[in-house]
Amino acid sequence: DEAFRALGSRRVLVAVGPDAGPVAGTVVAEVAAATARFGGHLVTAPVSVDEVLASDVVLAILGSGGQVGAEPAVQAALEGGFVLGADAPMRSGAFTVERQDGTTVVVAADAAGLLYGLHALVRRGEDAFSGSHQVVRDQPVNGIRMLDHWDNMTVHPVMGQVERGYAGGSIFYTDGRVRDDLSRVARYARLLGSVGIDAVGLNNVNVHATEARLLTDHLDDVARLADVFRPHGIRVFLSASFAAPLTVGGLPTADPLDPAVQDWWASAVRRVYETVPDFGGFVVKADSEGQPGPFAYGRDHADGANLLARALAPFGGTVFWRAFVYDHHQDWRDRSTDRARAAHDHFTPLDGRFDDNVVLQVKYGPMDFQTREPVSPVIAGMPRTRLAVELQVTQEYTGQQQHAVYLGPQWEQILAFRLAEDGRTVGDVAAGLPEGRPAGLVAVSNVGTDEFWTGHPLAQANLYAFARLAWGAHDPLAILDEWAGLTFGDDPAVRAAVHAVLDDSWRTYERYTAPLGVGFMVRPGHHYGPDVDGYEYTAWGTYHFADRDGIGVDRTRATGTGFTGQYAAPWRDVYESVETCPDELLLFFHHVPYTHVLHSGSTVVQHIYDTHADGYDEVVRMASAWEQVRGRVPDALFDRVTQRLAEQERSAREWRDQLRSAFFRRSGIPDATGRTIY
Ligand code: GCW
Repeated sequence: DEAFRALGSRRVLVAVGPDAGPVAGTVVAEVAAATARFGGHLVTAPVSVDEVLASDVVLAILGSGGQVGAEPAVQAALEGGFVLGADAPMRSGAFTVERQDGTTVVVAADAAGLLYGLHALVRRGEDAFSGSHQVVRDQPVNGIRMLDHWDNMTVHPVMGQVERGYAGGSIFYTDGRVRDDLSRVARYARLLGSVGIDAVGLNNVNVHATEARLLTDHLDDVARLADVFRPHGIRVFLSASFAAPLTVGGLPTADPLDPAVQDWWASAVRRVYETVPDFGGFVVKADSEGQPGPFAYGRDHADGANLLARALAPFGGTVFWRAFVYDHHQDWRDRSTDRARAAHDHFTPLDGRFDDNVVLQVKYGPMDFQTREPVSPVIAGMPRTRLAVELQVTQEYTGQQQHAVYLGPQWEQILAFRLAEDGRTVGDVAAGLPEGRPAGLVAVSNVGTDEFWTGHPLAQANLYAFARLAWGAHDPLAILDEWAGLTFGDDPAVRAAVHAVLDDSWRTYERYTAPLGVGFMVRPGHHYGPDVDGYEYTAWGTYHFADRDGIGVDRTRATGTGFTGQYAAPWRDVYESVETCPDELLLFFHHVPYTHVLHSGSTVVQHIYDTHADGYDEVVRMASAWEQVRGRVPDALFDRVTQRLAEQERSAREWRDQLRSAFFRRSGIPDATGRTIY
């Protein structure tokens, strides 16, 4: 709230027109609260010319100009279709900020844009009200900026209440129902709206029995949640079970081509919209990791997705159909099955068959949210399908919010990755640029009932960074700086410490965990801490094949699983050859001897020794950097981060020693630097 000081101490005119709705109401309420707190003044239209002239700030929705008198500079901005309308049609959420004759004018295309414009001003603090600046225009690059919650209504015996949740219980549910007290949800909605998130999935994609009934028995409660999110420009979605016609509806089948099944979905969806008129739609995990799907009836994913899409279409709803489909009952002896191939094998033959209101939701990598993976070949492989890229803000494989790991740099690298020779990036495909099929970005949320919301207080930076990247910001360190300023204020020592801890933390984590893109090596089940062979002989398809001579998965066309062939040029050839494959992905694509010399000049085994020792040392340095802020941030927050850094140091030491020892024992090759190996 301190960030509102510059705005709240001024005279602010808000012009939203008569029927602007709940999001505009939020803008008025935010300004009212800020001006009450910081001694400023709120004026709402209609007003006289004199009142306009006396305002320091005008916040207006385009077209509400008639309401704000005829003051020429402001009118020019409001009519400034010329600014906003330049490349029509504008995305919802667009706004401009302009300074004219001592007045800061924010003009938005719609109420959501006004909310985002307000927060853009707040982020700029005093700078927004001094000097004269050029018109700044901004609009979201992605129409869909979505957070999925893997929350269960009840506590699941293995996964807990929030699957892969590291921040306490669910903020939505308790004891099998939606909470009575939704005050944290309201604060969460305000937080998300302030950074442009516009969609939230309310329940786990693994849909258990209780949650399958959210769309039938608990609709009034879903409506209560929707009511809390709506004023912040956020639509709610439910994860649906494909088997619901059977399990909830009592039909003998869930076959997508059966008319009774189609009718069941149509009427279930109609009832949802009667209760939640702006319901967003469904998120579906089908035929994956035990979830039901169309395969049971000999149908494919397009049949399944279109079934739900057609029920939603009359109401403007969307189906997010997940591409995370693979064989999780693999035989480790079978070297021909490659989990990395699965999504592309399943989905690319279906390109062009999905309805317009289906979005295929694709994890960024072919495996599963690892610290380092190549981008999924599905992203370039389905030009006739709307495709959203899925990221994981919750840190399942990246330290589980015990470790400080800022993922902004990883995500930016993924989004900026050029898919093919035509130069389109992953981000372009998600956004539908230059003339593709727009969808957006989705991520799994990291928020729970924890006192700091995200377990590790610094993990909030990941939530912030996801939202800003989904909006269209690019520079992850500038985003981090923005977050640090908004969270901790202007103290340069605190900012410096936040940067010292987080800037390089993703690469640091990579150094002390699984090497060179090989992935996994974590404890099975909960996925925390080192276990070199933990998944080596399991059914999950996540193997590294390390023996006494070498390590890595041969995914080449020449001698391996052929996965490299799923990429377009140039990547199919870049990855195929050990000569050109980037070091950081070498073991994802190739099985090489420990003595193989990397582009860096080091051998594979020496790289393992060095990065693990260096990564641990870096964590020690992070902890001492944080120590500098004692007394400069609230004590409870200082203590929580300090405890987590101590755990990170313990865990990094364990990773270092297990990995260095394991590869010495396998290879028999000593560490050239002579450092201790156990
Ligand atoms: O990363 C894996 C997780 C599962 C999760 C699955 C998915 C919700 O280990 O817990 O299930 O991915 O994305 O569906």
